[in-house]
Amino acid sequence: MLTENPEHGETTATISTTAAPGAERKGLTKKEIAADHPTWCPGCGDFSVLALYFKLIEKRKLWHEKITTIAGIGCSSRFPYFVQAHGAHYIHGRALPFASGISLSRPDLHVFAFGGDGDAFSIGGNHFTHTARKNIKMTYVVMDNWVYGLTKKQTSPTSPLGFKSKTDQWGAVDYPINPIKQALAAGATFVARTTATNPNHVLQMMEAAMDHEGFSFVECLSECVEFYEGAFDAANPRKGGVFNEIPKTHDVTDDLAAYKLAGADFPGHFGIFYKVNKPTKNAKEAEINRGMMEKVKGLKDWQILQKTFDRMK
Ligand SMILES: Cc1ncc(C[n+]2csc(CCOP(=O)(O)OP(=O)(O)O)c2C)c(N)n1
Ligand code: SF4
Ligand SMILES: [Mg+2]
Repeated sequence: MLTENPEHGETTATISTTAAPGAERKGLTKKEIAADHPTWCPGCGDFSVLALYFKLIEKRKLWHEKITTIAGIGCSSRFPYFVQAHGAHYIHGRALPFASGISLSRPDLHVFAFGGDGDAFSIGGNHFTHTARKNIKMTYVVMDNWVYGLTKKQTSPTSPLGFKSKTDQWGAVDYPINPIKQALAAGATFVARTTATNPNHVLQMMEAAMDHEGFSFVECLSECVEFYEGAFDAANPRKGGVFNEIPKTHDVTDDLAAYKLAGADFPGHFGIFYKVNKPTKNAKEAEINRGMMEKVKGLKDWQILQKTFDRMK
C-alpha cells in the first residue's frame, strides 16, 4: 500500500509490520525465518536465543523485509547467518554503528543487533557507550558467556577474577565489568537481564525490548559449553541454582535503585532493571529533516544547491 513516510514527508510503498485483522498476509512460520543450519557446538546457549528470536518474529508477525539482524564477530555474532531476513555479520565490535545507520535511515524497520561480551564490551565498548547515550532506536541482545568463544578461550571483559584462559593461564586478574551497570551509566533507556536457560523469560525480555522506543539493551547469559562449561549453573534451577526475578516493588524509572540491584552477587536478578521514555536520536533527526524539507519546499535540486553555494559566498 502507498503511505506517507512520516520521517521524510515522501510517499513510498510500505507494508505494515503487523498483520491487521483480516489482512491477507499471514505471519511467517519458523521454517520461513530459519536460514542456514546453526554451526554452534551442540549444547551452546546461543541456540536458545536464536529459537526465541524466531518465536518473537512468529508471534509478533514481523515480515522478512521489516526486520534487520546485525551482528559483529564471534560465535554469537554468527546469528544473522541463521535468520532468513536482511542483516549483516559485520566487523568485530562494530555492529552498533552499522545498526545505527540503518535505524536512522529506515524508521520502518525493526533493528536487532546481537553479539557477544567481547564484541560488546571489549573492542566495541566505545560504540556501546555512544549508541546508548544517543538513544538510537534498536534492540541489542548481548549473549554473555564470560569468554571469547570463537577464538577458543581468552579472557573477556565479563570473565570473573581467577578465570583460567589462554590469556590468563594463572587466572584472570582484571576486574570484570558489570554489563547492567555499564548500560545504566552509559544512558541506555531500557536495560534488562535474562538467561538462555529460561526461554519464556528470554522471549518476554526481547518483546519488551522491541516495544521500547529507544535503545534497548538485554544481557542474556548464554553458556559456552566448550570453553566455560557450567558458568551459569548458579542461575539455573535445573542445575541446583536459583532464578531470582527482580522484585515487583522495584521502580524501573529509578536508575540508582537499578544500579544497586545490579550489584547483587551472582546469580543476581533477572528482569527489567530500568526503563524510561526519552526522545530518541531518530525522532530528533526526523524533526530537523522535516524543518529542512519545509525550507526547500517547491525548489528544484539545483536551486537548493545554488542556495547552499550562495550561503558559502
Ligand atoms: C579487529 C579484530 N580483532 C580481533 C578479532 C578476533 N576475534 C574474533 S571474535 C573475538 C572475540 C569473540 O568473543 P565474544 O564477542 O565474547 O563472542 P563469542 O565468540 O564468545 O560468542 C575476537 C577477539 C577480530 N575478528 N577482529
Ligand atoms: S565455542 Fe562456545 S560459544 Fe562458540 S559455539 Fe561452541 S559452545 Fe557456543
Ligand atoms: Mg563471549
